[in-house]
Amino acid sequence: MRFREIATIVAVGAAAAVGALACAGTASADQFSCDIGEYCMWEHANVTGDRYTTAGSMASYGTIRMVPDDGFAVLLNNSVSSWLNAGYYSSYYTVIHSYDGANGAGGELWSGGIRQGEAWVGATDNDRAGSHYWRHS
Ligand SMILES: [Ca+2]
Repeated sequence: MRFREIATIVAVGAAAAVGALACAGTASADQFSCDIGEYCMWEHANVTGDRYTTAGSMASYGTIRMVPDDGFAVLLNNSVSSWLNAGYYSSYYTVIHSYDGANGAGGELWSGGIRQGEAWVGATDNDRAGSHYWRHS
């Protein structure tokens, strides 16, 4: 069990490193970076704590873990407290929509276009996100 958790953390970390290399020169790979084209989520308010970034939609956060800032990676599901949309203006899908639960089952928590985000999602929406989708509007 413990080894599986560590293996997952290493795999996520490696994926993040690949992403950072692909964008070398444009952003550092520190805990606060959010590369162009990505939707970025953080464990705590004010873009702190563990981080997860992705350019894709995710129907379920499942057992995916965030990239740790302190050696232990929390689950992405039910952890997001701040976020930023760093999507491409050239993309057809520019607006991020975040939902409570997998497949948007629990209703929308927040949405926002490129360069929009929240340093704090608010007490009502905190630690509830379980899926997100890029949409045209
Ligand atoms: Ca949180």
